[in-house]
Amino acid sequence: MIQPEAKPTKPHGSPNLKHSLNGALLITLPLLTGEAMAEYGLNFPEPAAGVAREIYDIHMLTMTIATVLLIIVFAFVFYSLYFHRKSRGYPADQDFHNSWFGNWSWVIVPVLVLGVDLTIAGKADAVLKSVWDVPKEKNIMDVKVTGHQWWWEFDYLDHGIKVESRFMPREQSGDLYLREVDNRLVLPTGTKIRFLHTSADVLHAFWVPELAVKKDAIPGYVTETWAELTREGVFRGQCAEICGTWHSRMPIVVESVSPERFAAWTGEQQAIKVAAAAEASTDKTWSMDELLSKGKALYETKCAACHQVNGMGLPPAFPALNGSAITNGPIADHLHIVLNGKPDTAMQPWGSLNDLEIAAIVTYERNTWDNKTGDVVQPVAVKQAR
Ligand code: HEC
Ligand SMILES: [Cu+2]
Repeated sequence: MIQPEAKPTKPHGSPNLKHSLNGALLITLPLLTGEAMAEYGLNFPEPAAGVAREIYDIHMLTMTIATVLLIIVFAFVFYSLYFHRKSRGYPADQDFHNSWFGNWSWVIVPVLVLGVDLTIAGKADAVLKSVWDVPKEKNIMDVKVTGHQWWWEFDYLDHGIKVESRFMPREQSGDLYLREVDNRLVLPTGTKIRFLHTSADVLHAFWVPELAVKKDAIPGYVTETWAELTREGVFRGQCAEICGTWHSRMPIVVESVSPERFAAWTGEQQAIKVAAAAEASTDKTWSMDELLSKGKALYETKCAACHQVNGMGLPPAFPALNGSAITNGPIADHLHIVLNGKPDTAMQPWGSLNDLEIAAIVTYERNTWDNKTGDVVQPVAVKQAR
């Protein structure tokens, strides 16, 4: 379900009584009706995985204990203050430590508190174990999750599928701006899934609240978490480790589907991959128009985040490709930087794209905006430049 953002009812101004009343209502109303509670999402979202459920349950246990204690303590305080107030003629107790309660409370109260603590700690210990002990099953499904500046890569290691997941511009995502991606992380329910977390550049963190566990993506390390999805649905998360300019543009969208639909989806993805490879491997000569239209789509998903749709980049961090010496100079230099990237800069190597894709992007860059080289770069040329 799409959760609308809570909008402030009034523009911010100087605080007055009406404002604070509104504020109090805004805070208490959601507590009163279940429907409103869902709207405002006061509690954790409904878990969608076993471990998340355990975490949710321990959270509810702790909250329940805390609420009961709060009520007892406050009832005691208010009762004492009201019924034994001075105007009723009660003098202050000067002899507390000589009463039974005065003598024993310092033993009884800590013992009770310790008992509650141990109960919570015992539960927490058990939950932590299920969070970190990835099931040792041979047929567990492996998904490698790689954080990139600023997109996610999901490699389905058992299926040979790679999904590149990028945020969608506001025109395409509408209300779900920064919450929607072009390609979702599709996962089956009722299957144990192991996530292998790593990063291609800086620290990122994988976090989807319905799956509960948040895990850092560290360059050069591979760490694991796991999940077994218990219900179908679309679950939205985001990168949870500040990772540079467009940290906010790294939403994660999990689409949880039945195993049957998942099998259909993997079949589809594999077919697409085979078709793309077949297309790229033919030594066909492509027309300028064909390359330009393929190149535009690829450029806008893979390159425009830094170099911008209009090719102007964001200098000095990201150079303009419009009018640049490389995109208007020798083709070999242009291919070289796209295939190999530039070490120690945000310009990564794009060699994992196939020959046709590189040819299309480079042709596009050389014949768009004010760049008018007229060069048509064929896949064959990319193959030779590798
Ligand atoms: C994460 C940001 C980022 C992305 C995404 C990115 N680039 Fe770059 N690109 C850079 C940076 C930074 C440089 C400048 C490197 C340097 O210091 O010379 C650069 C430089 C270049 C240059 C050389 C420009 C010049 O005049 O020096 C070309 C060509 C280029 N990129 C093409 C691409 C293509 C094609 C893509 C998509 C497949 C792409 N870039 C995606 C960050 C990015
Ligand atoms: Cu990130």
